[in-house]
Amino acid sequence: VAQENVLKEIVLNNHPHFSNKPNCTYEDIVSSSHVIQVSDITKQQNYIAPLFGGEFIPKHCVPLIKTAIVVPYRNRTEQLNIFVNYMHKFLQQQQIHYKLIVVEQNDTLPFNRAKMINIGAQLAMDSNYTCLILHDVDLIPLTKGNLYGCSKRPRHMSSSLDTFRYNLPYLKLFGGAVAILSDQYENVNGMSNSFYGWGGEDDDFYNRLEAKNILPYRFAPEISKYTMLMHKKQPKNDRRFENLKWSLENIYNGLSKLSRKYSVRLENLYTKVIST
Ligand code: NGS
Repeated sequence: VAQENVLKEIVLNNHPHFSNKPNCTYEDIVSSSHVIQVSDITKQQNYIAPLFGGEFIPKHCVPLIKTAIVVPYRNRTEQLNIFVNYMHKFLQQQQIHYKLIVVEQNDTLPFNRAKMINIGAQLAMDSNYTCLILHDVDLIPLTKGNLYGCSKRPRHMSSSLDTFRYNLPYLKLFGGAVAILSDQYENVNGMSNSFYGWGGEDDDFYNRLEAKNILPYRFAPEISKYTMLMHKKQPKNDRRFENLKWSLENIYNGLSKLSRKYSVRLENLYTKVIST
């Protein structure tokens, strides 16, 4: 989708309100494809501490975008610090209402990214967030115009990644950072809980959406630039191709099958959910 149409695609919350504050505006943001230097953001001084638990609500205008950013996580403290500090500064420039939710897997099984996302998404939906951004901790957005709101269709956000030399590896890639309305997430029963280890869970999610004709799309590459923080590769899931054969038969295994075994802790800069 071309840049001038970005705002038309984003679902704005145009409820009439009785505040004497003006609505927050987004035209200036989406009209800028300026590529940010990471240091421009990190050295920013006029940064406002978010509310306890990592929620931010603009003060001087009424935000028309409200987003929960759900981050699956394990054992990458350094990256989490960089990510959280950067994201607050980046997102505050967008004048949106947002909350950072980090979901940590606290067991010795291989990492289950999709299940962590399901847990965070459920928590966000329980707190009435209607827009979910499912976001890896190693991805740093580099363009101001990449608005962190949901579009009418699910959106693959991290399509122009430095580690891929800014090219998309395949058309149906739906990993990294994606934005999706809660209704759509619920409609496909979220993601599968049965992918342990690296790979395939995002393809499975794409299959669920495609089967219900909820077709993802992308903004133009010049506003979808990301840089990836370096890290050790995770062990691959040997069963991923086998699992992927049964995407639609296994659609029952998702949000509705979550055991509610997790604890929630409010940190200064984010809400931490620990899955046990
Ligand atoms: C595919 C994986 C996806 C993954 C994508 C990009 O091969 O889960 O590569 O990975 N699918 C399977 O393995 C079936 S990346 O290069 O970003 O590490 O998201």
